Order: sequence, then C-alpha cells, then structure tokens
Amino acid sequence: MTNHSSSYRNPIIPGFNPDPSICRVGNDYYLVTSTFQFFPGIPIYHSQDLVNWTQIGNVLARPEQVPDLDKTLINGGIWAPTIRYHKGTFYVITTNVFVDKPHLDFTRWRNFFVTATKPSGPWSNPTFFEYPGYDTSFFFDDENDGQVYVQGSFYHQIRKEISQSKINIETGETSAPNRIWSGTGEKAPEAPHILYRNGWYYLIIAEGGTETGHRVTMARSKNIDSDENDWEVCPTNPVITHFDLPNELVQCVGHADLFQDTEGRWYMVLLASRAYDGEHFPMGRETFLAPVNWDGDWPIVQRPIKAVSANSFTKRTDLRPFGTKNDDNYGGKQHWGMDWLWLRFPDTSKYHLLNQNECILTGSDFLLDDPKISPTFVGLRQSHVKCRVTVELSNIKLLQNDDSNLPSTAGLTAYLDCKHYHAIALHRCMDQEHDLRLNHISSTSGNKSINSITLSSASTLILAIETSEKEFYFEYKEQKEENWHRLVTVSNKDLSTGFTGVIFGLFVTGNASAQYSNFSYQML
Ligand code: 6LW
Repeated sequence: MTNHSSSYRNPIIPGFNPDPSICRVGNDYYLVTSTFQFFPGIPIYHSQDLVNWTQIGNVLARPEQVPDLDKTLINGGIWAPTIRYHKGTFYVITTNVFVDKPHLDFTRWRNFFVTATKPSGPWSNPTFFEYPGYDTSFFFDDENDGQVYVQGSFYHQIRKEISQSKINIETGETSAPNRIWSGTGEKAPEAPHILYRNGWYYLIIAEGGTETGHRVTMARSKNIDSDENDWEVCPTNPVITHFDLPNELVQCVGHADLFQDTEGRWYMVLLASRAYDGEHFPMGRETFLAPVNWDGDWPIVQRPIKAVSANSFTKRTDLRPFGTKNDDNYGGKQHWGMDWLWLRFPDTSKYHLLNQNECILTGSDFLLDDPKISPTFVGLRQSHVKCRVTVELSNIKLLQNDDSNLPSTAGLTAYLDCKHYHAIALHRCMDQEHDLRLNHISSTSGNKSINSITLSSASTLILAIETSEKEFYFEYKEQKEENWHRLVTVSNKDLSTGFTGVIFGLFVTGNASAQYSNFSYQML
C-alpha cells in the first residue's frame, strides 16, 4: 500500500462542481467541472498539493466559444468536460446539450474542444466535431503514432454503449464511432476516460445513473482499436460506489478521472453529494478525491469516502468582491470576478460595476422562472453546508411597468434552476403603487407561491440567507436596525435535485434597479 497524502479534506472542490476531470503537468494539477446553463462555462482550478485549490479562470469565458448556450434549458448546456495536456497544449473537450430535444434527436448533442497554452486562458474558439452522444473525452495515444481518440457515451432507448472515434485534431474530423464497451449492465454507461498503464489501455466509466446507484467500472485491452468483445472486464467492478452504503453522508459516488501525483501515487477525482438524511443536498454534486492502489492489474479505491462540513477551499474573507482590481488584461478596467455566474448569456448593460464591492443591477422583461433566457441574475455557489450570505440594497427603484404585468422586484435568491428556488425580494405591484412589500418567493417543481409582509419604508435594506444541513433561513433588517428579522425558514430538500447546485444570486425583474453593496459570504 502506498502512503497517500492524508491532509486533503473532501470535498476538495465544494459546491456545485460535478463531473471533475484532472490533468497534471509537472507539479501543477488542473481540474475542470461542468456548468450546465450557467456562464461563464467550466471553471478551471489549480493546485500544487491536491489540498489547496484556487480557481484560475474559466475555460468558456466568451459567448462565441459556446454559441448555443442560450438555447439550453434546465440541466442542459455544458456537460462533463475532460481536460488533457499534450505536447505543450491544454485541451478541454465537452458537450453542449439541448435538453428540449427528444432522446432520439442526435442534433441535441453539440461536441467541441478548445485549446490553450496557459490554463488560465485565454482558451481558443471551439472546434466542433461529429459525435452522436455526450461526455466526450480525449486520449492521445503516444504508443500508436500519436493517434488521437475521442470516447463518449452514446445512449438512447435502443442502444447504450461507450463508443470511440479517431479524431483529426487539426480539423475536428472524426471516424464513425466504434462500440468498445457497454458497461456491466447498469443504466447509462457514460463518462469514459482512457489511460495507458503497463501495456494496457484502461477504460474507466460511470454507470447506474448519477443518483445513489452511481458507480465507477472498468475494462481494459491491449489494443485500443479492439471491438467490445476484446475488452477484459475488471473482475472487481464496481471499483467504487456507495450504493451499498446508504448510511454514509457521501452518496451518489461516480464519474471519475484517474491520475498520478508527483510521487507516482494514484488517485481518483470523482463526483459525490453530501446528502443529509439522504435527501438534503442543495449543493448538488461536488468534487471529491479518493486514494487508489493497484492490486497488480486493477485499481482498489479507498472507501467509504468521508466528508467535512467545512473545508479549506478558498480563504473565507467575509467580503466577496463583485469586481476585480483594475486589470491590465482588461485594458486597465474593472471586471467581474471569475467566480460569479450568470444564466446563459447576460445582457451586460444590466450589470454596472461601481467599484469592487458595489454594483447596480437593472431589471428586464424576464423572470427567474423563465427558461431559455437570461434574467438579471448573478451569483456565487453555495460551497459550505453552514454559511451565511448578506448583501445591502440601496437606491432601490421599483417603478410601474406600463405595458406589462411584470412585477418590479429586487432581491436575493437561493437558486437551483428556474423551477426550484427560494427568494427574498422587495416588490411593488402595478396595482398597489404605494405598497412596498418584502416577499418570500418560493418555486418548487415550478409551483410558485408568494408570501409577503408590508414594509413602511426601505432606504437601505440588508438581506441575508443562512444555511444549515437541512434548511435555509431568509432574514432582513434595515441598515439602522440592530436585530435581524427572520422572514421565513424553508427546507432545502426542494432544491436537492437535478444536475446543478444552489447559487446565491442577486436578481432584479421588471422596471426596477437597485444598488447592491458589500456582498459577504461567511462560513459558519
Ligand atoms: C454527465 C453525465 C451524467 O455528463 O450527468 O448522469 C451529466 N450522468 O455523466 C451531467 O453531469
């Protein structure tokens, strides 16, 4: 048994960070995760010790890199990137998924890759290629004249398989996919990666669906071009799952990428959720690390995987600036910090940075409930089980909307997707012009309810969301007040579903604008 590092704390990258893929270049590790309908797409994280991780950029930081993101619904968009480094170039390959199309429509997958010489970016514009599936991965076969392969998951009602094409990296031209494995018979064989070790090509995949049945399985072959029958199946599959450990906090373990550290020790990064009572996991699927030993031919993954409520990712200075310091890369201008997320492509005219800690947001004709478009919304991932965010609202202008019934609101939300969110928001109705209200808006599976209280005035209002293992607490106070008022306590269970995780978002709708100041994120 090798002595693995024991100083890391799982999840190594907390909050909504599913489908991790990793590569090492010398002493540096780079890791990417999925972002679905959010923009910018695919954060890239860096570490030199597998313990401390910092976001160094976003792979898809310009709308022209992901031109169809505005056509994706809930859980669609950017799925399962793979990062690889080969001969001085970094590659990220991924799929944009149009979930509004039927399963048999192969135009619902749009596969592409981008490249960079510096992992922090800038990353290139996309090279699109034909592949009738998702979860595409790269393998650069240096044993085999440098041939490059793409593996992916081809899955619909009739067939399910992991298939592989040869790809011309210059043009994106691919050969017809060849089925290489169908998995062990569980549903949804996906997330393939290939690695070469001791004369064998190892194929690692996920199966069982991304819920509690999730698992990692493997097969291997001496010949990468082998057909399905020539891949030898790992006798100890699944190499990891928590399916049989329902009492563990960590559930839904799967979707792995295998790698070696600088000392030659093996690890896996994989996705999992911290599920309280099995059903409270608002942060969705997070990135975990697991030590791996090889028992001769096959890997043995240490389990159960344990987790902590707090972790060492990102120093939690309370204040989380909206803007960076003036940046030479941006013509000496200020721009939004790389950890802020929008829905699809934001209308940038609605987001005005005043300085690092203050911005003015302006509403639009879109509500948080609207699929496919980008309401005025910008937020940060919930990354700790117990945390508290606060933000000050001032210069609040909630005007009548002359030609529509759109409510004019400005607030703070714990947002999963357009059918699942809770929000606290100042609100003025068209018909009750003088009635300023504070609403709790709740959308669970698309059923919306609004409860409100009337405020006598509001010059500067501070809004807060606090979290615990199973609940969100929405609070407010006027700046001059000492004590907080709790507006509502809600279960986080309704936001524990799907592929994404909770984002704490600022939002404005209708004919409204507000100044947001001093966003703080405190780990409790
Ligand atoms: C991911 C795939 C999956 O691409 O979910 O359930 C997708 N499985 O592997 C989104 O994370």
